Amino acid sequence: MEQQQIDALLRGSERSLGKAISIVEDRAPAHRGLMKQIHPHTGKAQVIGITGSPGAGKSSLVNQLVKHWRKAEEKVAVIAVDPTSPFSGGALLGDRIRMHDHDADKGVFIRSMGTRGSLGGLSEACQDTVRLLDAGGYDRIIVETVGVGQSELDIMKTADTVALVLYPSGGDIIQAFKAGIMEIADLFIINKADLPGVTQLRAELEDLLHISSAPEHRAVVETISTSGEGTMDVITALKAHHDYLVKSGEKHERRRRQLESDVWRRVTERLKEEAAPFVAEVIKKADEEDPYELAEAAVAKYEEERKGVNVEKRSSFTRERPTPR
Ligand SMILES: Nc1nc2c(ncn2[C@@H]2O[C@H](COP(=O)(O)OP(=O)(O)OP(=O)(O)O)[C@@H](O)[C@H]2O)c(=O)[nH]1
Ligand SMILES: [Mg+2]
Repeated sequence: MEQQQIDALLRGSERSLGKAISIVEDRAPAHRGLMKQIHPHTGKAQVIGITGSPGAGKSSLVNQLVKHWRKAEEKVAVIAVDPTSPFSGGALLGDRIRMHDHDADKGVFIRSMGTRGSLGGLSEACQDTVRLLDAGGYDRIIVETVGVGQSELDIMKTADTVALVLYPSGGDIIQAFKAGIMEIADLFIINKADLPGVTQLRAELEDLLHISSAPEHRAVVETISTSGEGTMDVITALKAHHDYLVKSGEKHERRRRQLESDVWRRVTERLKEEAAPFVAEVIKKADEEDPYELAEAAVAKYEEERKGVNVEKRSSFTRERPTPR
């Protein structure tokens, strides 16, 4: 991406932002330079992950939160992650997110994101997109996911605060528990509080939270997201959790952990990319099906290449390392 466009992104241009997001979604090599350049401009936004089973009312809640923050003239961005969809770039916006209220609002940026390609992961693209939005000056960044798989869990782990939206219908909690989301959620939102079964759900939830670690900073709130009832309680709980993160040093701790996993994923992504041709080669020639041997063969080919005479042709990743004697 040209410097001019990066500057525009940093000034808040939605067009440049959109282009940059496409680059990180494609996981093309160009995304690395881009991320490096915007990095010094990140770290200001509050990132809120909202998850929960399909139809729990996540988007309705997001809609209410956006309304609230826009009244306070804060810039808000929403990323709707749908891992089951091979499409991205807005295909789902029409029907899945009920955000028409904000269509013409310049202070709101909405993007949907689905699985793309096989090498670049969805959670990586999502994390980078959060950073781009942060650099673009968005104060609140909301990431909405349907809580089912590992990539959603990874995405949620990168948020400052994770809210789990439940509703009185049964089975919901168990599902979240199995998926490991209960463990990482900071805020539990019982939505559809206008429907019967709220008392029972709250009791079940509090029962479960008892056995989890550090329950003191975990709040349970009730909402009716269609009408907006309870939105202020969510706002208050989000603020309380953020204060807790700062005061306890947990925010710093989380950012460090995130830094570590970020470095890891970049290293992994890079190595994977470099090894891909050798894996492809080995698979193509495979006449037996022992995955261990095939893996060994791919690694051997990869190492052979790295030791090769053509040092100059190596990627910048290896070139920056001191030459072995
Ligand atoms: N009765 C009631 N219905 C609600 C409430 N909140 C949301 N709904 C309805 O529940 C349905 C699903 O709401 P969404 O906000 O789209 O839920 P979601 O979790 O974003 O759904 P997906 O993105 O499809 O997973 C819609 O028909 C909403 O009108 C609520 O508090 N009470
Ligand atoms: Mg939704």
